[in-house]
Amino acid sequence: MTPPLRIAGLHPILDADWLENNASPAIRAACQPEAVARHLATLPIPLIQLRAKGDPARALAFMTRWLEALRRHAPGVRVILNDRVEWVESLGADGVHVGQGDTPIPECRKHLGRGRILGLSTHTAEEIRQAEAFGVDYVGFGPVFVTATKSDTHAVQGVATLTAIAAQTRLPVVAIGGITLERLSEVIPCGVASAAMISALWQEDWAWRLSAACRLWSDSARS
Ligand code: 3NM
Repeated sequence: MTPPLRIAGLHPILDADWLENNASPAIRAACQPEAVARHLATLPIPLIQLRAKGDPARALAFMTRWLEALRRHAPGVRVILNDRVEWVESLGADGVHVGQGDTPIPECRKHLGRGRILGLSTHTAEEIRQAEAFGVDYVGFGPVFVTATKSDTHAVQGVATLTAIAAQTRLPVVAIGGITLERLSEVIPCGVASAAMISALWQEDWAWRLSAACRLWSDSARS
């Protein structure tokens, strides 16, 4: 039987553009796969996403390197690939997250079969309604706040819209876009399952940031 989908909590995204191009040399030096994977294994993080847009050879090298480290040092953390559904089987990933313009959902499901995770980026109530009909496992919704990490985003949604969306859909919602540790405290009460973070996590003190974000989630679950 397929185990229940556990995605609640922090949804860290390891983004090649951020880690290899945009972050400072000090951040790049600090964010090493083995160290990150070892720390993830100590935290209640159910799932991590690997994202590498652009050149396929570079994307494959990035995903292979991180996936190997995660499997070796954090075997309990599920790993999904952004967009690259055709590599899920060969790399042994746990699923895929696609955007509206990426591989169509029915095609993704054919590649993945039922046991793997399928997430879809959405930006409107209509896109969420379609996602429900398609049978995806969760929806991303954003950008909640202004983000510099993705240039072709939709208009900022804000927490009021996020709250309304989370109340309307039966699918788990993963909030995304401009989420910092401070703003995570505004996002968690919106009724979302999870929050995805890139630039506010992967800094020189990433280990402290991951732990702090997990603490915010577990504190909210207790209150
Ligand atoms: N998707 P950061 S916003 C990858 O709105 C992505 O769908 C978005 O990065 C969407 O946490 C975004 O650094 C970037 O703001 C998130």
